[in-house]
Amino acid sequence: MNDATTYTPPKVWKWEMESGGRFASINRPIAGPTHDKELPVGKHPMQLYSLGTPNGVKVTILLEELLAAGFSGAEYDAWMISIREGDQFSSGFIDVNPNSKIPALMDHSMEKPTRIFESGAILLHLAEKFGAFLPTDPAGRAECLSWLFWQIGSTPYLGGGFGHFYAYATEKYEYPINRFAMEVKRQLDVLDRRLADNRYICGDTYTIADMAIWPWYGAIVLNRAYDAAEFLDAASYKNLARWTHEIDKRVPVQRGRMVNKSMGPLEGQLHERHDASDFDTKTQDKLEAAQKS
Ligand SMILES: N[C@@H](CCC(=O)N[C@@H](CS)C(=O)NCC(=O)O)C(=O)O
Repeated sequence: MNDATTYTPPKVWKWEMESGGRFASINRPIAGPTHDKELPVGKHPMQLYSLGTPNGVKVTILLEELLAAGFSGAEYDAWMISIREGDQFSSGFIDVNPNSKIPALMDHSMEKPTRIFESGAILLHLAEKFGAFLPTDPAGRAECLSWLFWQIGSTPYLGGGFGHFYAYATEKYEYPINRFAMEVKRQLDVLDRRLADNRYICGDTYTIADMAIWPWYGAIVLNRAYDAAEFLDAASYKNLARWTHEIDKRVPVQRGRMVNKSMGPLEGQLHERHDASDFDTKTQDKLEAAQKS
């Protein structure tokens, strides 16, 4: 082990300095709003307040899959919440998600506009509302919900644990990187074994469990997260790779990945989505070219 220093915790922890690393400026030990600001509301039944991160993308993939399957009630406006700018701490956002994290959804098609926060809860709400992408037989439903909740419970070790210490922390320490790499590799193996005999996570049909798991674990295989594919030997998980590539080819998945995205090639960034035609006309490359001319 090569950690240079050790730390003796004080009797009572105090917030004295930023924790360091990327995103340090948005980390606070208190909840609640930092400023007053209402959220915008568009014309569609679903109002999504989000960002094109893996947690945000789960929901835009499902909305695009629902629209592609003909559920017009899934039409949505997607508003960008810039978490680096602290938009998640506005009074309006906190009214929709008291936990100050994207994604958050307002469903205006209900008798009273209803908030849903936590990506897993949003996926379940939409799947039940439209009767799609969630098995209806009790055994299939139980399996699907088990994998959906597996993702919500497991991924903080991948993101907040491994990703933080391997990619975002300003200094690299062997102890946390080893600990979380071990757990993430175990999770990759869980998925690989499951996908050895199953085309999709819950069996023969593509469900919200795939949509929850793919944005995180598919991103590791495709080296779109933390630049860690080689370090984790992601290519060795052959069944996971087969599933990852199959889902990556779906058009609604490709559209969902563009929504509220603020990084990467400009043609892949659709900062706000208010209409299906926005994918053709409002990507950042087109908006910036129009501004210049
Ligand atoms: N368990 C939550 C996690 C959501 C989450 O961690 N969102 C991140 C972006 S991926 C966020 O909004 N971070 C802002 C912050 O921590 O202030 C979910 O699945 O919805």
